[in-house]
Amino acid sequence: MIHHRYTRRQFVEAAAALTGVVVGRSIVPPGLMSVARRQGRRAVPTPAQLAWQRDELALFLHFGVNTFTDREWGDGKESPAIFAPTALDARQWARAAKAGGFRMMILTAKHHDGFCLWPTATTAHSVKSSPFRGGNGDVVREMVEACRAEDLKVGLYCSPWDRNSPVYGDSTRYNDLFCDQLTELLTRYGRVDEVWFDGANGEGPNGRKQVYDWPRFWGLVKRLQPKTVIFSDAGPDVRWIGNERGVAGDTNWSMMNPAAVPYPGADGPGIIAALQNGDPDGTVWRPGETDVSIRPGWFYHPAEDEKVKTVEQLVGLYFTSVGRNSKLLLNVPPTRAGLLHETDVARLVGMRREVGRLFAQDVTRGIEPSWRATGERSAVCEIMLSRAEPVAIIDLREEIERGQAVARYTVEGAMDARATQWHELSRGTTVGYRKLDRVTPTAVHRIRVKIETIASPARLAIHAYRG
Ligand code: FUL
Repeated sequence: MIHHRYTRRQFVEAAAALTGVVVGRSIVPPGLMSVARRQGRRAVPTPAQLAWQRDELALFLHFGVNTFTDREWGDGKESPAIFAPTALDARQWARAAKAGGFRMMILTAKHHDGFCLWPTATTAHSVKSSPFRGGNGDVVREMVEACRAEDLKVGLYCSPWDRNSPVYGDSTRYNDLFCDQLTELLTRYGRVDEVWFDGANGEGPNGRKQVYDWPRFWGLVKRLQPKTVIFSDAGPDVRWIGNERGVAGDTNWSMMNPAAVPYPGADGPGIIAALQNGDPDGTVWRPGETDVSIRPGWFYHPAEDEKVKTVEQLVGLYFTSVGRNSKLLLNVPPTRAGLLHETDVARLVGMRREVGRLFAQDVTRGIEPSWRATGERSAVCEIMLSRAEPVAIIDLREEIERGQAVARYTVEGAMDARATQWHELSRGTTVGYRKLDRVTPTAVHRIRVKIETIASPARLAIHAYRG
């Protein structure tokens, strides 16, 4: 019998390859790789998914009868007569979005109460039956026109769960009605860049049981708006990130195994983790969208005027969403007047100013990182600054057009040009579109980044800011 002397690391890797268990900090062994990955078929984003991610920020607007009843979930019995915004100005929303650096607005065209903000032919429960603009109003149109005027993209939320519709629970009839509503929304207003499907359903065990025809809904959306991205827990284009706190998984792959979250609203063990973290072996590209409200609730409540998130909190959300390979969808609800509250608008402007300040001084500007492979799936890059510079933020970016590959990284800094001593600045797992780490401000002359990847090593862009 031949005895080998293994180092601990070699032993751990060999054991992992044999048993199929990922152990410790080792590179994912080849034995664990999916067939797709072994054959080099990696999931990559579509142009629409790429553009969606690069926008980084979208503004969410929850508005409807709940705004007037002071509730979060309406029961569908509200009289349309209560929907009476006195000074609605969608241009004010759009200007605030623009001033905050947001690239899209997504409006709740219909929330769970079933009240439609556009004059639909499918139900009388809409703006048509309200006093708004004498019954001739169309909030969706005003929002879309404001987006066009301010060069913002358009997104629409249309809740599948409908507490007003008398046919909800009669699956075929309701699915037909829902498709008619989608058809109106996706044919009347020009290009729609994102369609947002919520998974919530509060019917409870004795409630109405509606079986949604998701393949039909998604197929219809794609036929009417081929360039749109569809959001839901189950994608197909972008997925929910798994919480409403504004925090993406620290490990966040944009790939998913479609079977992990089979339909929107699915719950069970492992679903939230799958949404938070994605899957390095996933066969589809389905990046996570991080939705969170600037206030405790999604709809406007006067009692929450003092509870608007601070600029510091909003900047924190930027780091835990955009800075974790996700996108931030920040909800700012219009008031009963139909305007964004001045406190909220000021916070958006403050957020943009602070993000601008933090990223104003890139000490790596003009330096082309040069990567050297150190193994089949590992690489290192060292960059030399022109002088020692204080660094407070590290910004790593993969070329996600080619997929996502980094599974682990460390960033080190050396004070002196000769690099006699390296100090760890940060370490982490996935990178993807963008990974932002706030580090203890440190003066560095050289920066070294080491990566371990699940495919042949990717080239990574490295930026570092004074903060
Ligand atoms: C949830 C809904 O139930 C909330 O009311 C809100 O619309 C949020 C964005 O999604 O599932």
